[in-house]
Amino acid sequence: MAKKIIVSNRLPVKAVKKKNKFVFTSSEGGLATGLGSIYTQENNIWIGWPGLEVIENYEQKEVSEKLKELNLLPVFLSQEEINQYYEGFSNEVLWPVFHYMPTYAKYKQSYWDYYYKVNLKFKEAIIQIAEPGDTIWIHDYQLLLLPAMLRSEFQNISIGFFQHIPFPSYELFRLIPWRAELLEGMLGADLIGFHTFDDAHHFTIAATRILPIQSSSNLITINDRSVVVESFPMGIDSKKFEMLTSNDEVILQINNLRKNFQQAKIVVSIDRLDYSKGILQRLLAFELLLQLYPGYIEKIVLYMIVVPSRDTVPQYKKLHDDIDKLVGNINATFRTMNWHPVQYFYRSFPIETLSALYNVADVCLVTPMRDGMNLVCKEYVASRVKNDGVLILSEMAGASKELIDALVVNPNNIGAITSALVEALHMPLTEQQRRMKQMRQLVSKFNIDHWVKLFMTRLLEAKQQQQSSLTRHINGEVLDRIKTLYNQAGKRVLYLDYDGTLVGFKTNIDMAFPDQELYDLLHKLSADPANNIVIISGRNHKTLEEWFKGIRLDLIAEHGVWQKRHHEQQWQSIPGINNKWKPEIQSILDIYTDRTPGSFVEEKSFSLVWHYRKVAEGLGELRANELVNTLRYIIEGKGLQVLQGNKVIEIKNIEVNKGKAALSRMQNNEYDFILAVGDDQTDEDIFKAMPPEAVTIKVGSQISAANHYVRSYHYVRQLLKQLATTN
Ligand code: GDG
Repeated sequence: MAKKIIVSNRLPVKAVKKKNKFVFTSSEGGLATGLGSIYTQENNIWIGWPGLEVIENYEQKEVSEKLKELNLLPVFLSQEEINQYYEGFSNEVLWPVFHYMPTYAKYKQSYWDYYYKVNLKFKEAIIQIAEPGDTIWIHDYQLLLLPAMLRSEFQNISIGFFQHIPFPSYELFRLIPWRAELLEGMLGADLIGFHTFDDAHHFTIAATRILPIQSSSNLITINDRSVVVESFPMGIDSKKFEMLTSNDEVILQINNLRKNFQQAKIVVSIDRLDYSKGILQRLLAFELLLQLYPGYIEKIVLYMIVVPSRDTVPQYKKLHDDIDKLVGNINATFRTMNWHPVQYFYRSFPIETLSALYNVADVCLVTPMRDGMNLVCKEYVASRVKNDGVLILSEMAGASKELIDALVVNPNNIGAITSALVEALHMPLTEQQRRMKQMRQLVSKFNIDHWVKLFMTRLLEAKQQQQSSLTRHINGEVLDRIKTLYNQAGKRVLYLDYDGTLVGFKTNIDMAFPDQELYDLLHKLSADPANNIVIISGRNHKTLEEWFKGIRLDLIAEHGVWQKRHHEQQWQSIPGINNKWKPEIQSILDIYTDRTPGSFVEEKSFSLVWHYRKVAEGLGELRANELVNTLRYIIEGKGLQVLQGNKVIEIKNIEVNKGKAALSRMQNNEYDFILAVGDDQTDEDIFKAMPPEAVTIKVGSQISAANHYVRSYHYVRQLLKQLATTN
């Protein structure tokens, strides 16, 4: 029976060693709870590092057996692997760069070598148990290479990948020496998920700029496989936090806290020790509040929990020292006999204490410099069963995209955090309730179970989508069918677009002339008297004539403006079209050409073309969109159309259309085999105009009116070669 395999760096267990024996219990963390509905069922399994420092060889059997009872499979790591792969590459390269702190990154070759090696170790563990038909869900930045490593073993297995931390803008990501390998690793998955739309967008931009691949909305195509990239904002187990508020132990702790801080408003802050969390900035904002508004003295406390983490690493140790110092200063400056402004704890607490704090806190202060999502703010919201309380939330946390009713602040703006604190402390109850109700509805609906279901459903859909596009891709079977149809036919017509279809796309348009291989191919095809080969292109008619002189080809140039049969000397143009519109449009194109280095205008007999293939990536697309928007109004009522091709915008008469040209060519001709091949938007008109029995092929994209597609012009040539030699 097909199974589901969850993979993450750490297993969801709490482990202790008592009297030389290991005891494991399942963790109660949010992710573990959410995925519990998957991995604890049937033969499903979760694979990861058990998280204990180093487990000696002789202990591994015992540990594996104990974990097996919990549906868990361990990947054991040596001390060196932990140091280099986990502390090293994951936490000293990926973590800082992905959190926009590139100056903290250390690009050590040995870190990378171990990262690769440990990802391989995970792969080895997985292939021992994975079978075709299984679904694998890989989590987070420690395992970016694993999807492609698994893909090389199993072509058809479903692989989902979710990244819990941000994906940075291309400008930061490109700094990493192993950027291409990381992207290729991730793209082994069928579905790649992030918390926010921005992360997904950053990933797609990085992938398409760094690798020679293309994307279309949320689909990336790599090696004939489509990968879906989407955002799935993670939720929490909101019921659990609601229920905790009526737990006896929690109520006891709530009462104690209330007793201790009777007069004071409580501001809560909970984080792991990390430079991405903005802990120092938060303290500075609190200090500023006390400086500017001494009226708050003895009337407010900041209850701050910092959970110890990586504090042997120098940056973390320094941060720890700086926090200690700043808390000390604030307390020393403002404390009174009965009151400490900052209640600071450098340790972790049981969840009951967290719940009690969420309950008594008038304000929750969550101000990371960067955070993938941030679950603390959602836990606070879920715990506010009376709908009161105020959340102050950094706009750099993924959660700020959903919790728009929070007081959203820029964490670098200390003054703005202080002002938000003042606003929160004075917010009328009705306003608190209005905001909190909205946020509670959202946190409750988009909970962790919802997130898991959404991801799994999308993964299934992505796989189905892939299968259906595979059936459209020209494989051996389809090719045989096309060959049979071709062989059986006595009178054939082949419509072949030129750029991108018969030759590759060149930055310089004049360099894309036909090569010897293409000439040989066209000679061979046209030598068969049953064939009518038609080159149907947007190119200038003179260029086509020059290139294809002496070959028995029919030519349709400038998208149908000009036509010439192989036996004719003269070109025929569509009657009744005029050029009176050209000067006005030319002046607009000139403005865009002056503003866009690398762009140029080409004048054809009955059209004007703005080319941007030499323009910087991104800028060209931006200008092209602007130009299309401008032209839309100007061409109204003038009988013109704007065509968006591959790196070109073409303005021409509405009568001119490759589809119409191809159709008119077929009148009075009874063809029993029709083939049309093209790569860009203008070829869609041909595909749509063709009768249903025609074989239509789109090059490079699956999104088309054509009934088949191939990856590139190389495949078109292969196909034509096979047809030419098929008799
Ligand atoms: C990654 C991303 C993303 C904290 N102190 C104690 C304690 N906690 C719990 C909180 C919360 C969790 O730890 C921290 O939540 P984060 O959202 O910061 O998650 P991380 O796992 O650190 O980080 C982050 C997340 O993944 C999920 O995708 O949101 O952006 O960095 O649940 O309650 N729990 C207990 N005692 C503590 O003292 N029991």
